[in-house]
Amino acid sequence: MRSTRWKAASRAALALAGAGALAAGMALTATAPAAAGTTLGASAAEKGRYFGTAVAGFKLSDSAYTTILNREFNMVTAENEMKMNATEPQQNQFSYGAADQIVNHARSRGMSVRGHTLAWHSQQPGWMESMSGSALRQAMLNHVTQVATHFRGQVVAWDVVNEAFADGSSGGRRDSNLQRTGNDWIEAAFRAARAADPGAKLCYNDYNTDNWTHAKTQGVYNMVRDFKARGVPIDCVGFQSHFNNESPYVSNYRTTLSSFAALGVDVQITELDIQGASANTYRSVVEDCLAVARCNGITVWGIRDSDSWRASQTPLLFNNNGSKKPAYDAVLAALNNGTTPTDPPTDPPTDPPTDPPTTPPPGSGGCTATVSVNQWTGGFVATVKVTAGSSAISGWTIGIGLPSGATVTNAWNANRSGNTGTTNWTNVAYNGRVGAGQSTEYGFQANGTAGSLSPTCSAS
Ligand code: G2I
Repeated sequence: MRSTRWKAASRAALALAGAGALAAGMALTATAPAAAGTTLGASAAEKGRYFGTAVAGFKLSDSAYTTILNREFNMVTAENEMKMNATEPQQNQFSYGAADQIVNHARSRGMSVRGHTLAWHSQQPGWMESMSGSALRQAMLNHVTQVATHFRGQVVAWDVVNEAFADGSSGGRRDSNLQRTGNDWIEAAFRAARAADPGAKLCYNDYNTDNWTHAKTQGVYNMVRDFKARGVPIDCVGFQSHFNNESPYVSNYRTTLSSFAALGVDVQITELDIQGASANTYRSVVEDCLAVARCNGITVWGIRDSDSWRASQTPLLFNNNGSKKPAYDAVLAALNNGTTPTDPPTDPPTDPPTDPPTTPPPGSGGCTATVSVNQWTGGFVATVKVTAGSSAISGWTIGIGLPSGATVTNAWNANRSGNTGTTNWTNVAYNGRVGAGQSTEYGFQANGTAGSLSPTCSAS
């Protein structure tokens, strides 16, 4: 039933591509060999897959944007409009207007929809951020049930749980209010989603899970294997695949996709963008997906570079003016099994990383801290790496001065005092002890612009 639904999405896209070709006056007969597609969606559909994009609802009035959207893509993910803060801004008061607009735009044009996301530690409404324990567990399950019920039959797949694993070397869960309700919160969310919409594919979605050798990848893999062994209803794993200089594409990506698929789940590339948009790297990603039978499709995280959450990295397939970049041609050719173009010598230079991921050399005792920032228009996520010097430490305090206009809205893996101006951060119970020369990480999200942040570290 579920896999039928998935194939139907692909067939509908193919039919739509055919209708478009007919309308354009091209000969298309039942006996003609399948022609190479001329758009991302049509070409992907020829391969039984989809090609999607994130859509921001407020851009649907931009005709340059919708022209490309409607021409090229056959899958849509709402960039923000289905998140918890958008759909349940007050407890038990659900708000679906912005999301419905995107769903209607997509479905009325034959595109399918991926739901993003039912449960996440980030982008929670304020009322939920301050909840804990069984009240939060109940509220989360009610949210999953209500939202999945509202969109029942309209989305082909849900990111049921997003980004629940920690970065770094632990391979374990990320601390969050949801995680603190008990380790079974993820499977509880999946069961609620299945009950509410038995026809949707249910996915776990995360970032930095592309490199097969990384602890985080292995942590997610072990969870999925355990879920399959115990009959927890999981159908797919989403690999966000935000590739950049600090978290680059790696050649074992195909191994990662095929290893997860071998567990008996579908795999999907859900938020693809590549710093600098190397045509070679985009082509490799497409070829990796095509090489794995259970890789259903690819979604890029925006249309034009200017639509990206990382616009300055020019990571997408279309220029700000809507013209196709070399990476677009490489993707289309790869989807069509065409000759594989190489990067032209004029491939746009890649931006330097905003913060080089240097680990400070261990000093004599004490600790040091570095911060890396993911900035988008109006907000950023900062990841702070705390490194012990030549001796182990048993606790740490970080000071970070934020520029005016920057306000912390959310944090993980540290205690905070202050959310504007001077902010101070101390370890939580489980990450205070850091071995000599070893590191731990915490993070926070803020509104505003990060600028350059210079953390101080003192150890205890
Ligand atoms: O951060 C990139 C993505 C990582 N994976 C999960 C995705 O859901 C996430 O998407 C981004 C959106 O692209 C941003 O657009 O998620 C951010 C929030 O976590 C989105 O940023 C939000 C800002 O936080 C809001 O202040 C802003 O009002 O975008 C909103 C609309 O522009």
